[in-house]
Amino acid sequence: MAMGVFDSGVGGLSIHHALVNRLPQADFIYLADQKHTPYGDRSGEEIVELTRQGCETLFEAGASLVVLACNTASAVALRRLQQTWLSGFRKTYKRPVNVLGIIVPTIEAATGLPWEHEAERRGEKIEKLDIVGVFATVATARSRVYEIEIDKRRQDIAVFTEACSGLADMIEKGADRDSLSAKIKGHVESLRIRVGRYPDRAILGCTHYELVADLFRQHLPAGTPIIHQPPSVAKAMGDYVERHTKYDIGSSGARTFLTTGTPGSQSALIEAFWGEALLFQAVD
Ligand code: DGN
Repeated sequence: MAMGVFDSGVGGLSIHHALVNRLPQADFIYLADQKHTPYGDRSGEEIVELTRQGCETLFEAGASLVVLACNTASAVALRRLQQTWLSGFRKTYKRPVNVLGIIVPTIEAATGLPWEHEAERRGEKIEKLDIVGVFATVATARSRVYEIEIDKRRQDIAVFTEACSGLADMIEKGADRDSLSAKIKGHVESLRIRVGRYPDRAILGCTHYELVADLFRQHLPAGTPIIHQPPSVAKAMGDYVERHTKYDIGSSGARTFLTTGTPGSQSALIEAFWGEALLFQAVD
């Protein structure tokens, strides 16, 4: 048995990397739905159906827990999967199975941070209302999940989500750094113009963006805290499996990489991020 990690493409590898560090003994199966990537500009119904199929493939391959390492799928499909499909999955596979999302752990990390203290330490005036800028896909922005979930926890924070249409796809296809940098600069500036100033902190709300986090850092004002999803998600998932031992996620440290697209190695960007070439096997 194993822990499954799902994304429309290679972005979820940023989460996978942190999960492997947190749970080195567990067996992992990563599934990239590259046949249908990008998800970010698709309709809600399509995202739900593709995510359901992805979970099925991972349970079929032996996963007991599936982490949706994709904000778009977590924002749009997680609740529907948990409410509509999970009991069926449990009957079909005759073992405890579950699907977990990555947005709530990110928000908990983001809203729990002593940001005010950090600002004070930097000698900055503390604004009463903090502005959080979220960079995400069109579907995640449309869901308003970051606005809704942050507002439940902190009414003193104003959230603005910038829909970065096409950025995940550029990263997926291994676009050159200059084009990525120009695209990211455009979105940071577009957010600044809409809000009236730069955000006080930023959330990279798409797992693909973590692979080019340094470019976001370059275009945001120096010192802007960036909330990185991988460590927050890995900590939450690690704590979860320790509390829920009924989910068998293996113990031999095996790593399997599956794709619905073309098998083989991924782009140089991925190789640089992982420090090694990852060989993906084809799956339907
Ligand atoms: N990596 C996905 C996310 O976190 O939203 C989006 C990828 C995509 O298909 N656009």
